[in-house]
Amino acid sequence: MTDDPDTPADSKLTRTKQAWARSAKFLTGRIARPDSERLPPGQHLVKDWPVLDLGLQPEIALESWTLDVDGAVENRLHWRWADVLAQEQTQDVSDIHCVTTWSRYDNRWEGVSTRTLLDLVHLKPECGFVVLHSYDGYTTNLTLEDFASGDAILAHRWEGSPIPTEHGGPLRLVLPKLYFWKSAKWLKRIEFTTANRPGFWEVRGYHDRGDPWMEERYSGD
Ligand SMILES: Nc1nc2c(c(=O)[nH]1)N[C@H]1C(S)=C(S)[C@@H](COP(=O)(O)O)O[C@H]1N2
Ligand SMILES: [Mo]
Repeated sequence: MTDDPDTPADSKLTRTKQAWARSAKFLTGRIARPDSERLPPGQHLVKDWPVLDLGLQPEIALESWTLDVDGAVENRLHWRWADVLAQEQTQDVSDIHCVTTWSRYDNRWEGVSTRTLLDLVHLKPECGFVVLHSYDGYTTNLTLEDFASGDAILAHRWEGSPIPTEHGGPLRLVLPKLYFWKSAKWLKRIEFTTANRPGFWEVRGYHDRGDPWMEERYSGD
C-alpha cells in the first residue's frame, strides 16, 4: 500500500465507507442519460459544500509549499508557489459528484490546466497512469487519459477566492467527469507511472475509475 503511515486509515469514517463499498450501498442500476439529465443516477443536489477527507487538514504556508512532478517524465518539475502563478491560468465552471451521493452544480475553478502541465513535463512513451499524492498522506490513481481531460484543473481558486484549507487549498485537482474522490486535495506530488497503482480508496473497495454516469462507485470484489 502506498499510504503515508500517518494517514488515519482506520478512522470511523474510513471504516463506514469501506462497509458501504462491501454492501454496494447507493447503487441504483438506473440507466444514465448524460445528454438530457444533469444529475447522475443515485445522486441528489446540495446547495452547501460538504467537506470530505480523512480528518487531517494540513495547513501549508505558501512560502514553504512545493509540488513535485516526477516519474515517467523527461522533465521533472519542482514548483514553488510563484511557479504555479507564473503558468498560464485557466477557468472552468463544473459540477461536483461525490460518491457519497451529493452533487453540487456550477463551481467556478481557476488554476493551471493539467494539459499545460503535460506540455512541460514531456512524458516518456511508456507512461500510462498518474498517482496523486497529498499532504495528508492521501493518494488516488488516474489514467493518463482522464488526467489529461480538457476540463481538469490544478485549482487554487474557487468562486474568485483562494480555495479554503478544508477544501484542499493551496492546490487541489478538480476532475469533474469522475467522482470527487479522484480530485485530490492538498496536492504535494504528481507521479507519472507506467503501471496502474490503486490509491487510498481504490484499495478499499472503491472503483478504479469512478465515472458517475456509469455509477462506478465500487470495485465489486
Ligand atoms: N488529500 C485528500 N484529497 C481528497 C480526500 C482526502 O481525504 N484527502 N477526500 C476525497 C473525497 S472522498 C472527496 S468527496 C473530495 C471532497 O472534497 P471537498 O472536501 O472539497 O468537498 O475530496 C477528495 N480528495
Ligand atoms: Mo468522497
